[in-house]
Amino acid sequence: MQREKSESFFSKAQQLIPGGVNSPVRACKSVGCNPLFIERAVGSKIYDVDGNEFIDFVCSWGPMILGHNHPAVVEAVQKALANGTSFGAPTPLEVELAELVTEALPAVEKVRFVNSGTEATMSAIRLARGYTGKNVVVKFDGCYHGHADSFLVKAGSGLITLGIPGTPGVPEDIVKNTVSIPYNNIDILEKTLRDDSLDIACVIIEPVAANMGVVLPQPNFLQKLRDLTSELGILLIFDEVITGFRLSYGGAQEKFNIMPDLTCMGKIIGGGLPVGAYGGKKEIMAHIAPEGPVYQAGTLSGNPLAMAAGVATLKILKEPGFYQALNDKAEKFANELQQLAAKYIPQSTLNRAGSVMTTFFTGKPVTDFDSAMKADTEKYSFFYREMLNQGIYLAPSQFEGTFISAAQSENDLAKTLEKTEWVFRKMTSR
Ligand code: KE4
Repeated sequence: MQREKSESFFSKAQQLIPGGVNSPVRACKSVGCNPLFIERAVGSKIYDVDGNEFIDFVCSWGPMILGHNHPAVVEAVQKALANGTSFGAPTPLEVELAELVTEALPAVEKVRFVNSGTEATMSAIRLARGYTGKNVVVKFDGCYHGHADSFLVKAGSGLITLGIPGTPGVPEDIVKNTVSIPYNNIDILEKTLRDDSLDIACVIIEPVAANMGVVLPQPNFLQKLRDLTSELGILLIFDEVITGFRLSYGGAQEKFNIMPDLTCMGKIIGGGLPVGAYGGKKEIMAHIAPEGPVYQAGTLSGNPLAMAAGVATLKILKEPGFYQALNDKAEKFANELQQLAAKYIPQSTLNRAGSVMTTFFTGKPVTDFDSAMKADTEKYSFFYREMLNQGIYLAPSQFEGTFISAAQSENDLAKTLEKTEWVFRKMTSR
């Protein structure tokens, strides 16, 4: 595979940008190769600067559920662009997206748009602290909520990938207000929430974890979490940056019928442009400035181009049958992938939630951070590189998701399975 242009861009980028990338996990450090520089993408395909074509399962880490450059999204952004790019003032488009989001998510009565998932979660915990007057945030080992200080405690995504459980630069008195406990462990959850020495403002959770690889909530874990937080006056925050508009049009809160107090969103609601959002009950959101005293702001919040992309995307997702078709396609692919894995790589397990999944190279079930960490990352690294050589673009980390998009054709998926079988066979003869 030709990589000369990517290599030359990467060496120049490393002189100018830390690690040569604008987000650590993109550096492909954990999978033993250098990143490809992308020139363009359309539908299910992504093309690097050397002209190599790949079937894309990263989907920009989730946003591209429709595939790349969907005509309706492109048209909507071009139409908005003709009117200008940023005004720093309200526009009709943000009202339209707010209407779509609050109609879709049963627990979201009011919503505030920001520019990233990190801004959404950072703002949501500030609101929870301001609303409750308490300070402690409870999160779960291996969950990732963006890179705000309070979340960089036993966090997932790039921190697991790079083996940096915490990070310098986060003051001790921030860390002491974050308690991280194991996902799916009801006993520790109850003990922690009932600990009177902790003045807990909120619990934040990925209702389906996807940053230690995909890890599903065990039956009644989320219900127990909701019951305990309601009983104890602790706000429950669902971080639906990945699950929102991914698992269903109403996200995980609709799928599991569990209503959080606040919901964080990102990725899909921007249709590929920078958007995050947080929302919830009117009574809680009323505490956000200028309605209330909890401050949060942003120059580009509600950017019209991003709003246009989000509106165009959600209008397509809202169409009857969209999720049924996507999830059926994902289930069929996952079943066939599991059959191949059982045949060639018995020490593997596949976790899937709708159209996002992870194949872990471990023979044990993966139900939390500790069991995810038992996966053979060297095996994943070999698998990643070989699949890339076969034209399949996967997440450069064992601890991320594989995303199915509406644009991937039956032929794309059949080809991917054929390539996977070839690579699995190669792995057995290593
Ligand atoms: P951003 O600030 O990256 O837009 O969103 C942070 C975030 C918050 N919550 C969840 C559940 C998330 O998954 C994320 C970001 N996801 C990672 C990949 N799993 C972003 C990829 C990257 O960091 O480059």
